[in-house]
Amino acid sequence: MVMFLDLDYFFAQVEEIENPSYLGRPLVVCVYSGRTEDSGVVSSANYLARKHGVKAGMPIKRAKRLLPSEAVFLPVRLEHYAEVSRRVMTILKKHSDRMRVESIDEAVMEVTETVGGSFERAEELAVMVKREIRQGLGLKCSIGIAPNRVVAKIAADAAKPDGLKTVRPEEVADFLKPLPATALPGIGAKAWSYLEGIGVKTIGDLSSLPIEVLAKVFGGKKARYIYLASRGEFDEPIEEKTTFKQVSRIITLKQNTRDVDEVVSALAPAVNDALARLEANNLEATTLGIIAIAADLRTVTRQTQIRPGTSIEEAMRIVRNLFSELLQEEGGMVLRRAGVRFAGLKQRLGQSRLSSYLQ
Ligand code: DCP
Ligand code: CA
Ligand code: CA
Repeated sequence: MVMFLDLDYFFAQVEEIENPSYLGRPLVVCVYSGRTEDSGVVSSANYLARKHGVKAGMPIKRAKRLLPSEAVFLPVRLEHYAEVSRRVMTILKKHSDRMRVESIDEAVMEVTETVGGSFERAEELAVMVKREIRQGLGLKCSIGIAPNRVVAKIAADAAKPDGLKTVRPEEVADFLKPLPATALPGIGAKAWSYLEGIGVKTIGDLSSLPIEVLAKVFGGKKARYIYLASRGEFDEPIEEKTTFKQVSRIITLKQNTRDVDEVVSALAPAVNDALARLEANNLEATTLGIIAIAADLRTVTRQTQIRPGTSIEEAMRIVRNLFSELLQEEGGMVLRRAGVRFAGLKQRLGQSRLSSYLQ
């Protein structure tokens, strides 16, 4: 039995609780890409801002148009959120058999032994964990309890904000069936547009596709995942350690382009996301690379050394310079997709807190 925890509007919530004057106002945490004062994208928005239609990934300029003048716009403070995240994770570790940090604001906990296999006790534990995080750090979160990770994550999402949702084994099928297919984690935008095209709307629709059909479109591994996960049957043991050698993120551009500004703005959330993942695991990169993929799939990469503790702003500048050089050297190349890659990962020195929950 697993518990999945996701912190509510995480970056924005941290800012909100640390500055009471922000309470009751729409608040947006931004990744500024540095070209002009307002270039960049929204990283996290509180629920008041979301009411006005603001969401992660949206250009800051657009968010400014949507929000009233009392709205608060703040730059991301990744190191700080990572520190808060580590404190949350330490609490979770204490209350689980095993746990794995899934992102800066998510973790999955195996709790079968801790609660002696009882869903009632798991619920009590979840209430306690929520209270401990709320009282200790001031943060609200949502928790899903289910027989496996995928269902627990969907349950946590469904419980948002500040919620708790339990899905017992006999309830799994009925719980999943009516949910929009997009609620199933781990499937990219391209896959969704295909699925939409063949009339798939709900997870129930997804589960009715033969595995052979899925395999033709997605390949065997993903097909197996979709087949099992849409039935609530995708199960995997929760391993504590995730060791990775690099963190990369690739995005598909809205339109094919050679415009450096366009590429860099589109990549801001990806850079942010990759850095957040490193931060959450107390890792730092020594190289930063870019990936450029043309419409004909020709792929060109560039990379450079970076110093430890490179900030997101510096990383964005480096990404800009690398793309600028690459596009100059590759005169005819029009980009379809673009990515970043942080590699040469090292454990961050002077902060051994990581070991307190990852080992
Ligand atoms: N994040 C980001 N850019 C994105 C998505 C997320 O910078 N496109 C960052 C900011 C978020 C954090 O990661 O606070 C966690 O992402 P979530 O998707 O869990 O979003 P939130 O926690 O902000 O909102 P929710 O309440 O929906 O979980
Ligand atoms: Ca969250
Ligand atoms: Ca999350």
